[in-house]
Amino acid sequence: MESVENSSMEGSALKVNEGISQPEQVNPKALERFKIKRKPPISTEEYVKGILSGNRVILSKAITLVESINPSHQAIAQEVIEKCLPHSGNSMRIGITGVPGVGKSTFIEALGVHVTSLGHRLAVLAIDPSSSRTKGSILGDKTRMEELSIHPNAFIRPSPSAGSLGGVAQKTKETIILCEAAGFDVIFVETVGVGQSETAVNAMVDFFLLLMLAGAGDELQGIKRGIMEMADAIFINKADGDNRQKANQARLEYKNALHLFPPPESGWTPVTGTCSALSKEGIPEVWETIKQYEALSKENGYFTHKRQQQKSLIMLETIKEYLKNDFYTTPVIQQFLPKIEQEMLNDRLSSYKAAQQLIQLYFEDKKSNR
Ligand SMILES: Nc1nc2c(ncn2[C@@H]2O[C@H](COP(=O)(O)OP(=O)(O)OP(=O)(O)O)[C@@H](O)[C@H]2O)c(=O)[nH]1
Ligand SMILES: [Mg+2]
Repeated sequence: MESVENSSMEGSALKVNEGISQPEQVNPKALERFKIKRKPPISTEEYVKGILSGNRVILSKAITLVESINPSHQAIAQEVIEKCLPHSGNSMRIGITGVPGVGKSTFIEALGVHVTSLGHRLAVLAIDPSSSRTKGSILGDKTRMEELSIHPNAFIRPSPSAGSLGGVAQKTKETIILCEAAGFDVIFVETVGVGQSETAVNAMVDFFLLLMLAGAGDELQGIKRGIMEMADAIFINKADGDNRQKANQARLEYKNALHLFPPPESGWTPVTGTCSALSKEGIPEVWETIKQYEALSKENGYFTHKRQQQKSLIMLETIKEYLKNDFYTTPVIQQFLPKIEQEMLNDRLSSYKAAQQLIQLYFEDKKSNR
């Protein structure tokens, strides 16, 4: 049919000529030359060997694996962590918190430089699940941690990107293990003192430091009571220039406020002090305080006790998370939960009965799927 049409159009201006095919956009030979030569992936053994020898590039790559949500990356990460575990733990883990602008970054630079000058190897990690940290403030940190960011004995790693607090906290705990295995014997974990993340940080450090500012009469505002209660030390930062006196006044007020809390389980009396991250006044005293705490808590056994408790807590939390996820993702639960909930809301079932029915459905489903 077509050929008839075409043949009748022979010589006609309407005849459709066959076009020429599109040429290759890029010379395939040239492409061959530019072919990216992918490096073979690093094996678990190479990761472990690299970390244990203190290779920072390998350490960074391993942390990236820990932070990855890709299941195959996670599988390698877990193996690496397990192999590093026997080489971890030999450090002082310090949580540092305070409201935005209190001077955490400047303080970490000052204390970090002091600590490294004493021969320690320092890793600085952060927990910030809110992703409130804009690109600007990461750049800001680079300028505020000028000396530390290029120091051969310091390793700075920003917070894993936003996720659930639990998820971010877990990645940070695993990162601590890798850093310790790589020979870092002082770990700072920074967090912004505005929300829940302090509790998560407190659950992974040996010593919890709260930085505060001297305010005009509102010293006890802005930071939650629970956070103050967790603090092993409260230092009033920016105690320089005209602010010295006010800082000292604030310190006394916090000291009195701390007296009202029940004595901590550690047997340690929380310390209050003043410092200036800018002028470095009081910075060596902060480190002295931490060393004193370390000595006392190691002597009275609390250091090990707290770490053991933290380990158990992680195990129990992991089980809880797993069971919770499994429960809510079970199809029969997804199917019946809204119905049973409605029954409960219509007062045909008590809340407990409704919960029991769902739990029963869950276990029956488990049994039948065995
Ligand atoms: N006078 C004085 N200024 C300080 C001191 N420490 C920090 N600053 C200043 O306070 C401002 C905030 O400091 P940062 O170190 O960025 O504070 P931060 O707590 O890390 O802030 P976020 O990262 O936003 O949570 C900066 O302009 C610092 O130069 C100090 O000891 N004295
Ligand atoms: Mg900062």
